[in-house]
Amino acid sequence: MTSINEMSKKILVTNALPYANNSIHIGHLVGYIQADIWVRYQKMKERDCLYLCASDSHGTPIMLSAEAIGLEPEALAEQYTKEHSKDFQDFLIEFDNYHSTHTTENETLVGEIFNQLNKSGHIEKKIIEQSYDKRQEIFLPDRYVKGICPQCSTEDQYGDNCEKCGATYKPTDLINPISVLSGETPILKKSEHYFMKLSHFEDMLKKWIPTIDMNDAVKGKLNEWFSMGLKDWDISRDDPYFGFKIPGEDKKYFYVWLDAPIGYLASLKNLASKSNISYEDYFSENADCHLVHFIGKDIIYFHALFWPAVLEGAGLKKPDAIYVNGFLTVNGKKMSKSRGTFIKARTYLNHSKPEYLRYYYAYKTNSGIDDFDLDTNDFEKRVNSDLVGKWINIASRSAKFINKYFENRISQSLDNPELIKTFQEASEDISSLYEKREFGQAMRKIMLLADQANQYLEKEKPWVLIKDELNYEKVHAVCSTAINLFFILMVYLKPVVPNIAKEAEQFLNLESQCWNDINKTILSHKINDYPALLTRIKKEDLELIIKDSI
Ligand code: B3M
Ligand code: ZN
Repeated sequence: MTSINEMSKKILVTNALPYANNSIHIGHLVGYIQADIWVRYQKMKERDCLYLCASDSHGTPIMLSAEAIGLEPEALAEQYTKEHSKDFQDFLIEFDNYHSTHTTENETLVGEIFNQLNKSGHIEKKIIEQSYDKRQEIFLPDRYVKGICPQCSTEDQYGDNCEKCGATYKPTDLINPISVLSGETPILKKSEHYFMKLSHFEDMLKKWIPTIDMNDAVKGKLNEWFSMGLKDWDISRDDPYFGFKIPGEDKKYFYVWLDAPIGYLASLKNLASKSNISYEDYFSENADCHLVHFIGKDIIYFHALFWPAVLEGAGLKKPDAIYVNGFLTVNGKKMSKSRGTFIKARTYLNHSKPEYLRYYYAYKTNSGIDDFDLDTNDFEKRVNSDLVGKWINIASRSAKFINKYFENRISQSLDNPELIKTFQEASEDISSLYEKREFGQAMRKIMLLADQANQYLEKEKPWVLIKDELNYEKVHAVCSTAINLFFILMVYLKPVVPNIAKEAEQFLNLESQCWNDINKTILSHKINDYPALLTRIKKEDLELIIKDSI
């Protein structure tokens, strides 16, 4: 496994593509915020890193949602693409490109990849029997059939698995199945489908998986799937469907999960067409590029088995890293509308700052795949105590003296250069924690440094010293040291709280800083008046978020 540290390579990062038929909620944001922090860190290290996403615009649910409100699916997808882009932007998730899977770039790529797979003998046609709703004249996806679990007899279970006993099965195995669309009993109907021979790729996958950067627990899960045997994968769907037509077919479409990951490449193509970036530099067989997918733990199968098999079969480069995040619980429970914990991104933004949540998610993040909890009391305490009470406090306690007594000028020399050095020397540790996505550990390290800065101020007490003019020089050097400490922590926190960092840069009268800038000391430099950089989270605001989510 190559670590990015050793590479001069380009890095291409993607997030899972959100379905364009629903609003995103704060559970989705876990993966996006984690990826954004990681990308911002890479960019601060001055690495050539591109960050891409798109709307996942195809599939039965989006077609039916559009129909229900009298829209074309394209129009619905477009609406949600706009909504999602705005949500991401307001959460400071800064993609280099946001595209859609329903685009000509994607259609062309899907066609090319499918032809290549077909030519190489990896596609097979088979007639299969599926549940069909006669009244609605539509084949039913597994989730559109409900009935009694064949294993434990629990009623009202979906056609793919039982929520009670966990059994997995086909919709045709359900007892007394009904169509969710019409309430009628589905019939069985035959149709010819296209299958991708996943078994052709078993050996390749088994060799490839140990070489990529992916959590061991995920690798273990994949081994379980291998031991159950890799089944051929149905990549086609019958009309009516919203997707790309299969070449040479009139009423058959590619299954959304074939074209969705190809959407990563389409987003790159689209970016290349409107900038000076070359597609081939990032994605071709010989591209010196590290391909990283951030995904949720429910879509591992698609990204670690289907997708690399598709890429291999089409003669394309496979991912180098797959970073998987766990799910979010709110106050210890699964997100639910009745408890007011199904919080949409926009509802949160209506009452609170994105960076509070970004910090809390960073604080809770490690490289593992466990679920994590947003406990609203802990959230409030953590953000107020760390960001406001520890970090911002360093600036607010020292800047006022520089502003008032020293004409906004930092002193020529420092009071405590050793402490500055300690802060600078933490860089390697903090950097490697960011690299490994151990953001929680990184935040704890940074906050321990912030504690040291505050202890230093408490020891020197500039607010007492200032009472005697003879101490002015000392006060100047102490407060200037504190401003330097604040500055270093600002650089360390910048991937997590980019806008506050930007305002801090303005206050410090500095250009946008990158990682290595921590090695400089700010001396004899004019800063600006201290603005209130960040205020505390208010409990009332969090209560309003919950209230608005019910
Ligand atoms: N649209 C969303 C999900 O299952 C799905 C991801 C596609 S990534 C290529 O999380
Ligand atoms: Zn069951």
